[in-house]
Amino acid sequence: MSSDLSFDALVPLGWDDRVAALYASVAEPHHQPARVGRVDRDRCTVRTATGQLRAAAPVLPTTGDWVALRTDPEPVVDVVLPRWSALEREGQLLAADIDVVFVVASLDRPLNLNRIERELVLAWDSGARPVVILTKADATPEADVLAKTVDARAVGVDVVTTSAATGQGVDELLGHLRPNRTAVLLGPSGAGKSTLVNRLLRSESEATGEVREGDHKGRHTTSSRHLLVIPGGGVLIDTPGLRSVGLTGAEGGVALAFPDVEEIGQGCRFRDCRHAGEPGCAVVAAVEDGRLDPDRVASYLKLQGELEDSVKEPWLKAAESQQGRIVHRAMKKLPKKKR
Ligand SMILES: Nc1nc2c(ncn2[C@@H]2O[C@H](COP(=O)(O)OP(=O)(O)OP(=O)(O)O)[C@@H](O)[C@H]2O)c(=O)[nH]1
Ligand SMILES: [Mg+2]
Ligand SMILES: [Zn+2]
Repeated sequence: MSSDLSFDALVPLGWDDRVAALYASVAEPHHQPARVGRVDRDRCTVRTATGQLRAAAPVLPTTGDWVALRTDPEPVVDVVLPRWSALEREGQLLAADIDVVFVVASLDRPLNLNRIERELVLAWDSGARPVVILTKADATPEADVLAKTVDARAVGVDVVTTSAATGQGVDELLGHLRPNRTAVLLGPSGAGKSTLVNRLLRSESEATGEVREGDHKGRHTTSSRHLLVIPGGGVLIDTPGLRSVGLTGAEGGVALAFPDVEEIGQGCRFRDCRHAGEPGCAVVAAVEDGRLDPDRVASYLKLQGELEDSVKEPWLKAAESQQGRIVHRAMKKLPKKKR
């Protein structure tokens, strides 16, 4: 079955030499290649050279995975190809075999830099390259200023300012997708992910939903992660908005998201320096002479602290929090000026 001709139809799904080589490393003659478009319970929807079908999946893949499919007597995902990237949040796989993670934040509500930073950490940790998308530029006169703020905090990451309403930035996004890249959208509900997808697809196939009036939060309109083919080339995975962005297990992502701090930290006198006032700390010195942005260093330390907390044994965490309460109570008893 494996005439090259039949694989041509997979190109819009992102098939290229890289995927072909991975496929060849696991496939047997009775297999055919397919890409997972969406997963529910123990079955998934896969896209093959000839169309879309539902397949059983004893080893559950995730959206974006390339698989070797057996179709006789029934469609079954036999092998999940080795992944070159995987976006994961606290042990949950969100998408696989992606090249770009679009970290989406909207400009119709106050910027949450901390959240963007956390999503960038997950993005870097996935093995794909992050790009920040600021949406709804039409909703504020401050779009350029806000973009500069984000740009300063997202070192080494492109920031694209867009509006699905005016079309601003849409071509730039398409540039990040061509020719055969796969991107996943990551961001809170109501950020405008699906609206942007419709704009890129030039269709209205994705459901979109109004945000709440007061705080501009979304109503979780998109309910599944699913894969979409962009007409001009490229693949997009739309996702339901994440409520929270836990960082458990994403140590590598923190290092990649803060290369400047990590590099300068190599120069600290103590190898295990926590950059919290130890003598000979190169990071503190760099903040003092203006080479490092103090806000960025603060974020770095905060995220590092969270990761350390997440790997601690539960009993240790409990003990520490108990100790924290005791200290806190003791402090409360002190007269105000001594605190
Ligand atoms: N003014 C303006 N509104 C937009 C723009 N893009 C999206 N919106 C609105 O923002 C709201 C939320 O958009 P969605 O695309 O559903 O958001 P989402 O990120 O997909 O949300 P979930 O699916 O819940 O995660 C809708 O009412 C959109 O019309 C834009 O560029 N400008
Ligand atoms: Mg959506
Ligand atoms: Zn230090």
